[in-house]
Amino acid sequence: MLRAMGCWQRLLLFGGVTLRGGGGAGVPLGGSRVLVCGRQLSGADSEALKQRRAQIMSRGLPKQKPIEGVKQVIVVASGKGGVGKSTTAVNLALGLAANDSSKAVGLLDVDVYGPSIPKMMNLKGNPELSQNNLMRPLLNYGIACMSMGFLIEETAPVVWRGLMVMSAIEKLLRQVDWGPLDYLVVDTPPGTGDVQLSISQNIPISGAVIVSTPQDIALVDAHKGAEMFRKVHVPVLGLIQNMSVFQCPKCKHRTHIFGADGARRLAQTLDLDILGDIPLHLNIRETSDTGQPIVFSQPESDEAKAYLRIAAEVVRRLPPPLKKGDVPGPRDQTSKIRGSRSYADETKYGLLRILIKPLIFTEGYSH
Ligand SMILES: Nc1ncnc2c1ncn2[C@@H]1O[C@H](COP(=O)(O)OP(=O)(O)OP(=O)(O)O)[C@@H](O)[C@H]1O
Ligand SMILES: *[C@@H]1O[C@H](CO)[C@@H](O)[C@H](O)[C@H]1NC(C)=O
Ligand SMILES: *[C@H]1O[C@H](CO)[C@@H](O)[C@H](O)[C@H]1NC(C)=O
Ligand SMILES: [Mg+2]
Repeated sequence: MLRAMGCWQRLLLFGGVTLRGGGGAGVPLGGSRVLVCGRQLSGADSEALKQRRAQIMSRGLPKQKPIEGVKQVIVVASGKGGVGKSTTAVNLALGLAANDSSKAVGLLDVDVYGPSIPKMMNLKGNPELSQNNLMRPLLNYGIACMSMGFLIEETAPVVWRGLMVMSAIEKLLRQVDWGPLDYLVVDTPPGTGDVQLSISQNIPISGAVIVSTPQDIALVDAHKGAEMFRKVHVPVLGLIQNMSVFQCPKCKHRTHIFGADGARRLAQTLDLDILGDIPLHLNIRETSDTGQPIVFSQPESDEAKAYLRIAAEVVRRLPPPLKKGDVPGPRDQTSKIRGSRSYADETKYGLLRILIKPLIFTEGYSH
């Protein structure tokens, strides 16, 4: 049974998560923090680890490391929950693949609290392990997918906090064998919390797209989201408006429920470009909720075309991928970040990094 559990499950043990057990019953697991692939860290190892951690913390700067094999990471975020972020992530991934069929696309769901990619991509099951003990993504509609939802029971209460979430994120970032990917689309949990920050600090992100609805409240949150990414020097590619236009399914008449120039005003206020508008449409909800994403199932529909246009916009705005051996330049050169960071920002984020760092650098880090 221990063998059958697989390494990735054991890797999560120190997260204290309840995992799928052999006989249906959940196995409550906790405590043992130093189990790495069944290998107990020796005293010397953990000493070395402590030193390494101290070293990194003393520098105050996170050591970003690309995900093996992945050329460009695109993060889909929103300030507010339930604005259609996951639906956008799924259809954007499919749209990127449709934009250029020679590109390999992956989808990573780091919404550890409420993963929705398994359902939307009609996938379930446990990832297999590769020879070097990395999880293999699950594949559907030509997209390689990885989600916390594959690793935990759907009904399991996900009441993780802090450390556990961080080590789960670390596993999703570092212990997946993606193979060569041109684009990795990352679906994030709502808000601008530790998860977003830790991802921004651990891996180089080519660009973030912010999904929002045109209501004031959502816009305020979108603004916060954009600001957060700017502060950690992630280029914000633009804003995607969900539900800005209602198109009558019968007569095709389009109604701007929130006013037609809302978008433009919003773009100005946030100093962001609008990548596109997703209409409010029953088709989108149905296809998304039944695991038949609209870009795949009805590629000729207007709704799918809205996502395809956004994918093309994203491709157009992405900075060219770094080649192996290139020294990453200052990120702001390729982004459209305007305005400069203040000293106060620097200090605040430096501090945050130091506070959060010990939570992120867990034992499984590859050397
Ligand atoms: N443009 C749209 N028209 C109609 N329904 C939509 C549209 N976009 C998303 N939906 C539906 O809205 C619901 C919420 O969408 P989704 O799960 O993508 O939001 P989310 O921002 O990822 O939510 P969360 O913050 O919980 O992760 C889903 O049922 C989805 O099918
Ligand atoms: C793909 O994206 C590029 C860059 O935006 C665009 O010029 C091209 O028309 C797109 N192709 C398709 C098939 O959508
Ligand atoms: C997109 O997401 C909303 C969230 O309410 C969802 O209900 C609707 O389904 C789509 N539109 C937007 C923006 O809200
Ligand atoms: Mg979601």
